[in-house]
Formats: sequence, structure tokens, C-alpha cells
Amino acid sequence: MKILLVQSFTSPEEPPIYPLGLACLKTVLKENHEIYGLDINVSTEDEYLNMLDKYKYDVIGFGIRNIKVATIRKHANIVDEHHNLIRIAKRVQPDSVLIAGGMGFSLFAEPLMRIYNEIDYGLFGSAEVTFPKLLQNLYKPQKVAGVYYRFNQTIKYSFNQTDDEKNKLVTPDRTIIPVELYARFENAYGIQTRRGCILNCIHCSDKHLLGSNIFTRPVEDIVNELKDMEKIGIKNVFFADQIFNIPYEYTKSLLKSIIENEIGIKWTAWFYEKNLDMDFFNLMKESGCKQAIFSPDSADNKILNNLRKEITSKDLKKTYMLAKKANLRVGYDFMLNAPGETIFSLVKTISFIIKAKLHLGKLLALHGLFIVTMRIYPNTELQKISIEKEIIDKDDDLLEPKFYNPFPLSVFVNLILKIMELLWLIKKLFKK
Ligand code: B12
Ligand code: SF4
Repeated sequence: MKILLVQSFTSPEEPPIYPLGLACLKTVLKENHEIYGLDINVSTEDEYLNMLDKYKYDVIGFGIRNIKVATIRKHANIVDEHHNLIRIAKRVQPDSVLIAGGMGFSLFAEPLMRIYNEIDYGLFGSAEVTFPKLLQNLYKPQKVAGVYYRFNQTIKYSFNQTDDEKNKLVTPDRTIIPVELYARFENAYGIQTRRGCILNCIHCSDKHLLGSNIFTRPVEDIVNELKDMEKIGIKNVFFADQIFNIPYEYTKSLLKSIIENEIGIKWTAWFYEKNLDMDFFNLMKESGCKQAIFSPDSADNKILNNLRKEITSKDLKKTYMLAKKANLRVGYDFMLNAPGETIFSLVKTISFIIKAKLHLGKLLALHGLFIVTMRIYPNTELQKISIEKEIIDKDDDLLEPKFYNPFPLSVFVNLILKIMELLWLIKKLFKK
């Protein structure tokens, strides 16, 4: 079959990123099919139309990574932009089978299948196993795991993927979209070493998407991929893993192998605050880490417990002590007004940020701080808590972003967010 894979709009606020998911799909599909790719974030609508005019495609797939991305700076509605691309494909190629997938789609698959009525099938979550299977069973979707399909004007869902199906990790084929199109964007190139997470944060949507086990790739494969990336001129990568230092021994052997193979690529990743020591920080530094990002979400022990972070403020303090010693840049993500938050716990978080900044100086930059309120995602414990507390309705599909930010603390929290927004703008102005 001739298949066109389109990376749909990601975020108007964030720089484009290389579509790693499409590259993984090319790897598993190319043996039996002819694969073409286009990323609308680095192409024009005319280029998209030309691509649609060029061949008659049997299948057109849309990668919907982000949905209604809500950050502290902007709340961008890109549901309509995705729809526009889908409608164009339906108009130009009315006989193609249209398939949607990607993590943004998966989080809100049912409401999106209702809105995007041109889409024939929706695929939930990772698709290295399910996409090729669906192509073999194009008119029997009920036989394949993770498929949303239409039957008698209703939307049906086949059945869940197993964890093994969700986590078939392959070496991406980056010929699907030219890598050089992203060279000027920060954090543009992702590389995945593992999938899944064993932690249990109450707001986490990745657990539902990827499962509770961690599946890792062989270290040798990753090192070879990094070598290939280096050969084609990539200088920085982002490890697109849930948590980079779990499993700990696996990560250590990966870092040692990067050092042994003298890979010169710089990298960034998300880290868990536990089990870190100076040896590990030295390995990070020596293997090219340019920034370690932590997502403690709070610095108060009671809130950390409520969020099920399984860390304490002591672990957090250790992160900046070690980073300072290793002279390594760090970033912190915080979520204000979490369940149980009081003015005292908030002050603890703010004073942690101030202490960390004083300690780290330039190693903790303003853009290294990501401070938001908690977005409530479907299939999370936070959703249950929010229903109990009547913050959201039990039938809310959450496609319209909702945040856990109860009154009266919300007044103070919104003020902090405004100040952060202002600082961002001032910084942007100075950069110009
Ligand atoms: C790593 C990561 C980042 C890194 C990316 C680095 C890089 N250069 O790649 C950084 C830090 C830059 C980042 C930024 C953002 N991210 Co992010 N990120 C992730 C994370 C953890 C992994 C993504 C990844 O690369 N996975 C590995 C690849 C191989 O998988 P994949 O792309 O998902 O593709 C698979 C499937 O989705 C599917 N698929 C993909 N396309 C298609 C197409 C078709 C037709 C089909 C059938 C299937 C299919 O098959 C693929 C293979 O299995 C995910 C969490 C998650 N569960 O995925 C969040 C996630 C994707 N990010 C998210 C968000 C919100 C953002 C930001 C908007 C952050 C913000 N400011 O709020 C920005 C947007 C950046 C942008 N321009 O798009 C959300 C998106 C959902 C949503 N809420 O809309 C996620 C899902 C996290 C979450 N649970 O909320 N992110
Ligand atoms: S560490 Fe990240 S991926 Fe793991 S449970 Fe917490 S939020 Fe989810």
C-alpha cells in the first residue's frame, strides 16, 4: 500500500520537534508498504496539497501529538487546525482510508472520533504493533487491539493492547522527514531508550497511555543510533523517556557506553530525585548532559505524599547540591495548588525555588522553571479526586482543559502565575 503519514500541528507556542513517532512507524511499515511523510509544522499548506496531489494513497495517517495544549503562557486550541488538515485530505483523496493516532489523540480518542467524522479509524497509544496489524485487517478493525472504529453510526473500541504491544521499541527511520529541517530548534530531536513508568503520580496520563512497566532498548542499539545521529549532524538530543534514571543500573551502563564510544552529542532528560549520587552526576556530566530536569511538583512533604511522588524535600535538596558540585544545569517543574495545598506548603515550595536559585545561580535559569497548575487528564486519580470535590462533572470528557486549582488559594496561585508570565515576557523582550 501507499501510505502518507502526516504530523499534524503541535503547538503554536512551542518550537517544532522532529516527529519521532512517525519515524518509528516507518521502521515497522516500510517492509510491506511504500511510506511517505510530511510534518505540517515545518511545511506549508501548499506543500501538503502537493503531497496529496502527487500520488493516490491507500491510507493517510495523522499524528495528533498535542491537543489543546495549555501552558501558563497560552491556551492554544488546535482541535480545529487538526480538523482542517483531515478535511483537506478527505476532499483531495476521498477514497483513502483515514487513520488518526498519536498521544494527544489517544487521551481524548472518543470525543475526537466524534468531531473528526472523516476519520475511519483511530489508534490508541503506541502503534508499532497495532498499525501494521490494522493494515492487514483494514476492514476487520474489531480484530486488532486499540482501534476506534465506526459501526451503525456509533463509535466502537476493539480491546486494549497488552503492555508488550504498547512497548515494542524500534530504531526510528529518520528518513521519513529530513532531519535538517529542525536544526535551528531547541530540543528538536528526541531519542527513546525506554517506555513506561513504575511510579504512581496522581495526575499522570502516561500510565494510562504506556502502562506501569518499563521496557528498555538494548544499550548497543541506542549507542549506534546516537552515532548515526552524530554522523548526520545532530548536536543535541532529548531523551524522550518518562524517567531517565529508572532503571538505575541500566542508565548507568548506557552512560558508560556513551562515554566509551566518545559520542559528542549533548543531551537533556527528565530525572527522578531518588538514588542520585556524585558518581552518577559525574557520569551524566561526562557523557554530555547539558541539563537535568526534575519534576518534583512540590517541595512540601505532605503535598509530595498526596501526589504520591515517593520522595521527600531532603531528596530534592540533594538535587541542587549535587548539580552545583557537578556544575550541571538543572530545571524544575512545579504544580501549584495540588490536593491538600495550604499557604504554608506553597511558601515551602516558593522558598525551595529561591534557595535553589541562590545556590545554583546561573545553573538554574528562568526557563528552567516550569510552574503551572495541574491539568486534569482522563483516567487519572486526579480526575477521581476532582469529581469527588465537584471541581469537574463526572461526564466531563476533559477535552476542554480543566485545572485543579480550588478557591481560595487559587487567587494567590493565579497571581504567582501572572508574575511568572510577566517575567517570561520581560526576558523575551531582552532577548530580542
Ligand atoms: C519527550 C516528550 C517531550 C519532549 C520532546 C523531545 C523531542 N524532541 O522529541 C519535550 C520536552 C520537548 C516535550 C515538549 C512538549 N510536550 Co511532550 N512529551 C514527551 C513524551 C514524554 C514522550 C514523547 C515521545 O517522543 N515518545 C516516543 C515516540 C516514539 O512516541 P510517539 O511520538 O507518541 O509516537 C507513537 C504513538 O503516539 C503513535 N503515533 C504517533 N503518530 C502517529 C500517527 C498515526 C497515524 C498513528 C496511527 C499512530 C501514531 O505511534 C508512535 C509509535 O508508537 C510524551 C509522553 C507520552 N506518553 O508520549 C509527552 C507528551 C507527548 N507531551 C505533551 C505536551 C503537552 C508537551 C508540550 C506542549 C509541553 C507543554 N509546554 O505543555 C510540549 C510541546 C512540544 C511540541 N513542539 O510539540 C503531551 C501531549 C498530550 C497533550 N496534553 O496534548 C504528552 C503526551 C505528555 C502528557 N501525558 O500529557 N515533550
Ligand atoms: S514520574 Fe512522570 S511518567 Fe512516572 S508516574 Fe510520575 S508523572 Fe507519570
